[in-house]
Amino acid sequence: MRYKNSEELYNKAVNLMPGGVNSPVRAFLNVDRTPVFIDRAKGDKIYDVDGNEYIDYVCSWGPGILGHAHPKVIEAVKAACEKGLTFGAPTRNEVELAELIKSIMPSMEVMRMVNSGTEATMSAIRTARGYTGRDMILKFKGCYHGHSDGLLVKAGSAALTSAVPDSAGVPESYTKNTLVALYNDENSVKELFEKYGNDIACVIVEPVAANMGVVLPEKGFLQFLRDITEKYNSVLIFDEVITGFRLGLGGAQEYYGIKPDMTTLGKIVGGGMPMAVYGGRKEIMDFVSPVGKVYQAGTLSGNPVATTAGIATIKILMENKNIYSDIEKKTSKIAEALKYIGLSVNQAGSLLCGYFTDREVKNYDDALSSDTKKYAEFFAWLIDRGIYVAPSQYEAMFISAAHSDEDIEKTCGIIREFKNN
Ligand code: HOZ
Repeated sequence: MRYKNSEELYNKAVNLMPGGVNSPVRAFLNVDRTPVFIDRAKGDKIYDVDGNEYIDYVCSWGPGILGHAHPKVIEAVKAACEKGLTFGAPTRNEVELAELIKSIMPSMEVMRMVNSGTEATMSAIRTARGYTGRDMILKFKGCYHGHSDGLLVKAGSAALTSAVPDSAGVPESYTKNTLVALYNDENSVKELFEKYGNDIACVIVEPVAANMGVVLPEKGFLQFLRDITEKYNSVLIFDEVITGFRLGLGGAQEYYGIKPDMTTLGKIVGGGMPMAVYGGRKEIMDFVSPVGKVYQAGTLSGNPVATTAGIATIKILMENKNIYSDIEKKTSKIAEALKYIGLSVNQAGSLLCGYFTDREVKNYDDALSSDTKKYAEFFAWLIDRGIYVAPSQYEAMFISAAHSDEDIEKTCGIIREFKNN
């Protein structure tokens, strides 16, 4: 592999953007490399500016469930662009997309479209606070819900590996109402509810935690959260930015059979365009402006091009429900290869993580026991052989409908060879 053009771009980029990137994890700092700059993508492949081809297991961190540049999505987006890029006014598309989402996820009785997962979680929490009249929120160590101030406490994703885990620039007063419990640890939640229960506006959780690698909820954990939030009249928010339309059409709430009060969606819902959604019970969403007093707005919200990409993607998923069992099988093959080289592997549908640890990974501390230096070696082994995975131990691998059996086999072979290197 030659990385000359990427290196030249990187040398310019570092003087123009912090770390040369527009989102920290892309800087490759966790794996001690400089980033490759991507030129284009198609199906299960991405191509960098030096012409290197990679089988892609990042899939833009989740949106690419159909693979890159699906012809039907591209065709729909091109047609939408011809009609204008943004109107700042209501469109037919927004109604169509909201109807689709509601039909798939009945808990989303009323919803609002925004531009990013960060906006969706931030707004959902504001709504839960407005609805309950309470200030405190409860989140889990290692769960990541975007980068709004009150949520950057013991967060996952790049916040987990950065030098400042809980972010500088966030005043203490912004996080004093954020309680942190341990994922998969009912007692840690009970203790906080016993102490502060009547002040807790909401519990926000990734139903499958996918920003500290992939950590599955233990049997009964999500039901326990449903029960305790009901008992204390707190709002249960499922952050399904990653799991929505990924674990199955109806996301984790369908997969595990738990109905949250509110849900946040991102990634797949925008079909590769910047789009996210928050919503839930009508009674709660009626607190959002202009009906209610919780203010939230956005010039590009419900953008016509983004909603087009979302609608096209969701329709393809609806018409091809076997996609989910297919990608799960493909993911299991990669999981086997990761186990063969001795990793501790967690899989939920087409989400996967192999940890360099002997522990079974059930929570944040287990995840942190991973040997990140070894992960960096593994990353280098893969990328130099044309396999593109996340440049961090604490991100998920994503498998798409476009991954061919041949490419899955090829990937498994390269993973297995790592054992003998
Ligand atoms: N874990 C992040 C998305 N949920 C990775 C993407 C990013 O931070 O750039």
